[in-house]
Amino acid sequence: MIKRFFIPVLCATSLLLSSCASSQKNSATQPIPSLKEIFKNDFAIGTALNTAQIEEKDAKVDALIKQQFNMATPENIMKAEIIHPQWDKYDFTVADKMIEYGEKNNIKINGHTLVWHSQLPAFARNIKNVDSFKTFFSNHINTVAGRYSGKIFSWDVVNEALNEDGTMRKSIFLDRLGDNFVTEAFRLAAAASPNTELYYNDYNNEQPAKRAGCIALVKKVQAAGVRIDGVGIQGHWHAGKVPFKDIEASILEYSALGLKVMFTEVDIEVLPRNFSGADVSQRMKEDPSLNPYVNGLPDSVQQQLANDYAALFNLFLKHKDKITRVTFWGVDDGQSWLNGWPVRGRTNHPLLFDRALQPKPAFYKVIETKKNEKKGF
Ligand code: 9MR
Repeated sequence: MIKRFFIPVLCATSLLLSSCASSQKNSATQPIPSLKEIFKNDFAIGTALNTAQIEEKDAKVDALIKQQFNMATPENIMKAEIIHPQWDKYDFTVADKMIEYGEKNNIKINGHTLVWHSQLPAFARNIKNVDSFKTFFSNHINTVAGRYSGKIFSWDVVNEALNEDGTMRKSIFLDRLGDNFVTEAFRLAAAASPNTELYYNDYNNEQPAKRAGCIALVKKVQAAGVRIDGVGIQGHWHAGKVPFKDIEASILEYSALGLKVMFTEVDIEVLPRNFSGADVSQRMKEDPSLNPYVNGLPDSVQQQLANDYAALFNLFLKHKDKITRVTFWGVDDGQSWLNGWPVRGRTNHPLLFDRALQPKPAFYKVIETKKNEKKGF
């Protein structure tokens, strides 16, 4: 049976959640709508989960996750640094829990990620010898993908291999293995986990130049006769600047390659930043002027965020035949990586649920997109 998450009835119908505090005490309760239910015939709805969430440490968050999401991606615990800390040592403790969590709760798991230049263990970063690096590369993919074969729904096989201009990023993988490493990663993953969907994942790959690079990369894998099932567009965007036209063009162009399209790490940032994307090596200096919404979002920004999310979901619904999943990069604003990056210690508000786990106006606007679709507008 579906567990229900209750909020006061007045809150559920109001877009002004800040006015709900007093009404919570006396009113009857009714469940808030469930994203996974609302969009069940359109695309899956996912979230990133951190260790505490996988371990079900907080009953309220846990109930919200189970009510809202039918897919999940581990935010960090399947990255090489954690799952493969030493040459011949793997640590599957939390990853195994994530798989169990998914099985128990009917949540499909997207493994993240087999090949990424970031969050690599120190031993791997220090391998200079090409043959040793090749051995690390194939051992890693065989062992990790092999362990979860038949248990995991999909893998982000390669993450962020491209530069903004569409050329290959100068990573340790490119340096040691050459630009065939992407194809080889997919070949190894397909052999180790034959029934798992396999994706290439990146940020800003809706932008024209990077998109062209991404398409070339996919075609190369396909031309080698190696299986690739989909492309993930991460979707780390900014309020008021969501690139809708590029997103739509990308859905069409990736889908024309015979690929499933998914949005894998969606969040819409509201705080100032002087660059776009999600390159974790880029940072900005701390400054109070960069942290303006410590006590909550002003109405105008809340509405901008809500409108952006609504426009995004209208677009997703328009292309629901091509989109298989929309995953948010976190359950609620308090969990978001954007509180710590690119400036440490900020209060960011990029998701549909606030720090108190309450649905924001953006949540209700997203739900409305489906109602309006049914009405035909
Ligand atoms: O959300 C993740 C954060 O907790 C980590 O500190 C960070 C370290 O690299 O990675 C974050 O997740 C990234 C994801 O794995 C790949 N795309 C960009 C995401 C945000 O940085």
